[in-house]
Amino acid sequence: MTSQDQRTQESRPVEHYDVIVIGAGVSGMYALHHFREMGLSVRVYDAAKDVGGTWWYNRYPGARVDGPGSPFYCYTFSEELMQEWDWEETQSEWSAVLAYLRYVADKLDLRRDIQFETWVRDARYDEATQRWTVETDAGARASAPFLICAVGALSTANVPNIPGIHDFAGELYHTGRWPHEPVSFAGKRVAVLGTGSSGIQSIPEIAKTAAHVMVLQRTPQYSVPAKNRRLTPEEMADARANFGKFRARMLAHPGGFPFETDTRAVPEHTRAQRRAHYEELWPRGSFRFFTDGYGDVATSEEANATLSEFIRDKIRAIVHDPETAKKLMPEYFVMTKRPILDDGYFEAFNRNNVTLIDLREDPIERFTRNSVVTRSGEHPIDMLVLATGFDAISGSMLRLDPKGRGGVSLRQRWHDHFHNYLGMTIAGFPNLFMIHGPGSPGVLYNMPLGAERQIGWIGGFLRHLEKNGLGAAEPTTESEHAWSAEVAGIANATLFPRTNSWWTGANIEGKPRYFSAYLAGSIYYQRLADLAARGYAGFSFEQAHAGNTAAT
Ligand code: N01
Repeated sequence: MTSQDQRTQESRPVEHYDVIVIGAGVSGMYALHHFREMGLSVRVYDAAKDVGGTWWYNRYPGARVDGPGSPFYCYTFSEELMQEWDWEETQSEWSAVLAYLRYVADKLDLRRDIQFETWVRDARYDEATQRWTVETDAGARASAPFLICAVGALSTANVPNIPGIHDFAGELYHTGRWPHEPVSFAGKRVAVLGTGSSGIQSIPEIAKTAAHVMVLQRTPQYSVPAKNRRLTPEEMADARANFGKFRARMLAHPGGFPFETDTRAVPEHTRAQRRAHYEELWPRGSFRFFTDGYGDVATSEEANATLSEFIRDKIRAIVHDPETAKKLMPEYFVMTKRPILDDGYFEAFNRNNVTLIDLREDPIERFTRNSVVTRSGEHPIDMLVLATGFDAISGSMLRLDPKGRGGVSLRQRWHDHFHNYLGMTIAGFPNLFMIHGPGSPGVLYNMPLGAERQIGWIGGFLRHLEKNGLGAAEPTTESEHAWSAEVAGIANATLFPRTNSWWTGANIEGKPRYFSAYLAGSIYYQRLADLAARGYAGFSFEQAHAGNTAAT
């Protein structure tokens, strides 16, 4: 930027709000609604053309809710929304979730306060005014005392830096940035790189019409049948009639699901009983395969082995070619990478148009204009689908890279560790709140419900500041250290940190490696309530500066 540009920009009027929200996905939409209901003026920015966040971008073939499933992946703050909206399938397709979010945006008249197609390129805290100023890619500026970063835990695409990838002249897509125009696979040779949820959901769909699908697999995965089906009218009626009861169960469940979790331990059953229990769960599929299993699978190696062996046996039974089945055998502790639900993934390898390349023995050497070259030779392709995931949890915050006290950037502050308190706040970055940030249950929790709960807590915090004439709040570094120790203590009592996963940052080169999510969702929300009751212990506060327009 030239100094002339800078002067023009600085002379532009700054718009003033009480709260600025970055992101108009599930979390940002609720933040707008909640703070508006509190009587605050709110401005939301989003780069997309409409609401939806992850559901706006992740529209690859086969993309479906793969967590608790419908009708419980939705907002719960309003009974009216549940009464009015008809969920049709248990694992709703992306388009159904997006339609729901559009309906919510219409119903709550959210769009009037959202500026779409706008990228926030800078966010800075000013200590004198106790306000954040954001600057958009169009050069507009806005300021508010409070900045809510609803930037998405799974939104910064990971595009691997493989030699020649930018020379590839065929069609190239990332599942997390799927085009809005129809993509045809008919008659094409398609390579899919990556076998996480996105790869495993899309491969069987792509194989239905492609001439050939080459699956490029680095780590074999455990995946269980999604068993998507139509919801019956009785199930929807039950969800509506007993909305309060289901919500209460969700609030009490460690993952925010309305299920009773089985807490029996593996040794309580004989080998035959265990097998029978797993066999009973398998045909029902869905996330309940994991939640209704044994309570010690995530903490005991022996218990874990019973489940992983069961799934490996299923893979052997499904995949006809023993060599292919062998390559598909996962080895890590099951559930320590994000569990995956599929609709015919292993079965797809029985088709004669699907082949598997095991990158551990046959690594990619480079891409050319029209092929992928692995150690074993050159494979011509027309299309490359990158199902390579995201710089998860922390990536979108670092991409925003807000500047806190003294102009210190988040990249500087987080160079070795994602220092934070409660997974929401950061020392040196007063009045900034992250939704689903590192240190929160975020990606391990029913995300719409988690957003509602975090945002509700933040609303209470803003009221506390207002009532006490406080202009700024941030955690102390001591409370950040204690929080990190608490997050690590919970994770280290399980097998989760022992596997390379996006949960541990292992998928991104140079990223601090540790398990950064708070594993016990129900305890987390109890902790938040306790801290609020104790006057928001762990924070340092600053009186509102004279002449400062208080937000609330
Ligand atoms: O990403 P992933 P995803 N060379 O990181 C491989 C949520 N989600 O988009 O395992 C070769 O899980 C990588 O290999 P490895 C869900 O929570 C939700 O699939 O790191 N391979 C892996 O196989 C999910 O967990 C929904 O060895 C490379 C794959 O790419 C999360 O998003 C739908 C590579 C990436 O898997 C992320 O899922 C989809 C390289 N250089 C996803 N780099 C819905 O609810 C990466 N890989 C709709």
